[in-house]
Amino acid sequence: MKQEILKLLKENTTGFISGQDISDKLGVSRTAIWKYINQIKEDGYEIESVSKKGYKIISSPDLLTYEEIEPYLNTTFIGRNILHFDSIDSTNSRAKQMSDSIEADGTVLIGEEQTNGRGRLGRSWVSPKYKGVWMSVFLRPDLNPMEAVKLTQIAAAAVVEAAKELKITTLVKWPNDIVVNHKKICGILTEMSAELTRINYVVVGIGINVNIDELDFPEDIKEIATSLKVETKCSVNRQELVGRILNNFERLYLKFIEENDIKISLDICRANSALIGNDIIVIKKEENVTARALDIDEEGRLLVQYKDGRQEFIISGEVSIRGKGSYI
Ligand code: BT5
Repeated sequence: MKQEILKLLKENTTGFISGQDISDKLGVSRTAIWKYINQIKEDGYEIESVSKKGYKIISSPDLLTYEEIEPYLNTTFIGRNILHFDSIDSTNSRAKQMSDSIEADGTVLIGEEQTNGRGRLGRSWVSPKYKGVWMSVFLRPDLNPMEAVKLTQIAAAAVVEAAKELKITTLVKWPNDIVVNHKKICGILTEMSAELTRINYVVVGIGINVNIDELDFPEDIKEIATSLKVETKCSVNRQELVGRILNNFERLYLKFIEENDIKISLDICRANSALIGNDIIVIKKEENVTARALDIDEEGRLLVQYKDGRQEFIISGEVSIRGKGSYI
């Protein structure tokens, strides 16, 4: 009911909507409406109430709730169910814990902060409150588990496209980072539960540093990390950013799932690659090897050439990549 009242208020931003009108439309008492309005105010909305006129929204909080993201969404299913958390350990961990109870394909979990944000291989992900986008898209694709790795490339392409729509140029550092000016602005963590030939579910975690100030990055990542605010010198609307990412993600995801077309996503990753054409360091378990990044193939693998002319396809997860002399 609170959501429905908020929706009515948002549809009426130019004028007042009376308690009686809300009561008629939603079939609840005016006392109940008054209680819900107080709850909405507690959520950070500024609401003017004038006797005989009713209620009017003056301002909305900078929160990543469904109500705030919805105006920017044009998806059919991704992000149509958003689970919003003021604070959460990790949206990926929670999505996995909740996997049995999440019914809607494309459910998105968003935390305003993560207290135990995770990267790959047990690494941690810094996720300060209200400053970023820390979210997980929960999916049940009818895919062979081998194909799930491509969802990381789809997510990367969606982030690059969304940033481009906001006039921000970003590059994909294969396989799961987005960088600006040689520093990391976004990381993607795709996890799944699967049997040999079928996927139970996939969780695509996307973390983006949006409005973090330079001085707010912890010492250990300040050389490699940056934010959209630092790079553009402007605060970025997180709600619009999430909407645009999910719109692009759904478009590219459906191309892949329905038409088996991954090329469109890989083309975006290739055209905006931070690696292709550059010398990189391939960090393997046993050794670090210098190589030239040549291409990303149709399977989403990185093709590299070593100094001795030998070429190799690298599968994500096998190695880490660094630029020569910088993060990338
Ligand atoms: C990643 O791992 O880049 C994947 C990050 C995924 C985060 C999202 S947020 C929503 C969802 N829920 C989660 O718990 N996770 C996902 P990896 O490639 O392993 O990089 C991790 C490394 O990036 C760390 O070891 C740090 O060096 C660095 N790092 C940590 N926090 C960072 C940040 N906020 N910005 C830039 N770099 C960071």
